[in-house]
Amino acid sequence: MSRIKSARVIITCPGRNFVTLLIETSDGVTGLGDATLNGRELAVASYLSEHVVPMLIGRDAHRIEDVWQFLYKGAYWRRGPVTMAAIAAVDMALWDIKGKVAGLPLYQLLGGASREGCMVYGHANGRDIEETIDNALHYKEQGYRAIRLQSGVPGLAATYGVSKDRYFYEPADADLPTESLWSTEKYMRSVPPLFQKARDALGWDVHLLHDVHHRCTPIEAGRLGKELEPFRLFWLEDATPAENQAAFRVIRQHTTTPLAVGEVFNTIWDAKQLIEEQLIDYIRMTVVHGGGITHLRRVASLADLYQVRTGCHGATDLSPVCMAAALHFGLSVPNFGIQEYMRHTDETDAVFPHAYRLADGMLHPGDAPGLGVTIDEALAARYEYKRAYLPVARLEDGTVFSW
Ligand code: GCO
Ligand code: MG
Repeated sequence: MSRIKSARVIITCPGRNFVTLLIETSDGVTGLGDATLNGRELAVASYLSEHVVPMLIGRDAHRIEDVWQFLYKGAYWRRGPVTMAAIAAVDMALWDIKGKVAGLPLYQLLGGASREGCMVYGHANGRDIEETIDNALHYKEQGYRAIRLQSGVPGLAATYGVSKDRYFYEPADADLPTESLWSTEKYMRSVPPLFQKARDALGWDVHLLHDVHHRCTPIEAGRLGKELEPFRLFWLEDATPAENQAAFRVIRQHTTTPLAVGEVFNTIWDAKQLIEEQLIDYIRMTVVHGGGITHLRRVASLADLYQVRTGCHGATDLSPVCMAAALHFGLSVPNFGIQEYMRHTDETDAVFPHAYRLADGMLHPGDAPGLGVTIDEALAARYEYKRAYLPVARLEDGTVFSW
């Protein structure tokens, strides 16, 4: 039997904060799990080291399902992003270990490849429509099959999704939250012309996506979706906050634009009604915030019954460890849809050398045993944790709004 000998949390900030769990077995096999929760990193780190690690020592490293149930049911306090990110990190690390012991890449243990690679979408953004389209053309030239478009809104100084850098976007950039002004009216006027011009410039052979980032009411989202129908989006994301899953019924009644939601969900219960009533087309949960491989497979199985496909969150606040896990998962499940791909910086890639590779607009997890990611601990230690918050949005009259 392979027992868990040690588990420790590694915090590093190669440009942005990452929390990683490293588990080692009595046979000297190590596994990695991502535990990063943007803006709340130390809460998960402490949940792991104070409350989870002591319970792991001595357990059979191969009983992944049992460990998952023990951590979930055993906490008594179910769900929540901190708990679920911690459970996910343990789960990922144990799958990594199982793959290494088997000598197989994780996707082989999950049933083998269901496709040749995972189609990704890149992020094109700009201060105005021209700049956004110019960036989108670069993605198209690089072979991307799908591109997300986010553009500055005339009359608003800053908005979600628009970065200062062409390729790297990091919204959690302040020691205390910055505040930005938001106007849904101005935003909604700006989106249809963006997609009209994008289709003119990019043609119809590339998938186009857009993230509303929880900024519309259901009826506003219905109208936006309807106005975007002529441009055939691959999806409209996070059209409205989804704590109230029934809110999506209103959007569905008004538009055939495909809907994606769920990057902030942490268990299957957050998505149950959305999936069972077929109120969405893509589920955005990913491995670190969705309870690990073990739980996300359950979500995918439920979704598959209702023709809902996966579209895992893949922003840069999820570490390469999570990206690798998402790719093994995505390559294997029958109902994969698309994978978000925001490139990490070179500093991050150097701390987390990885086997996954991009070719022809698709990512492949590679064939290294387990997840195929390592951590350069000496390098990681050189980058000290730096508190960083996501911004907060207010309406023009001062009301706090969803960012
Ligand atoms: C996305 C997301 C991100 C989030 C970020 C928060 O679609 O990629 O909306 O950009 O804002 O992950 O931590
Ligand atoms: Mg999003």
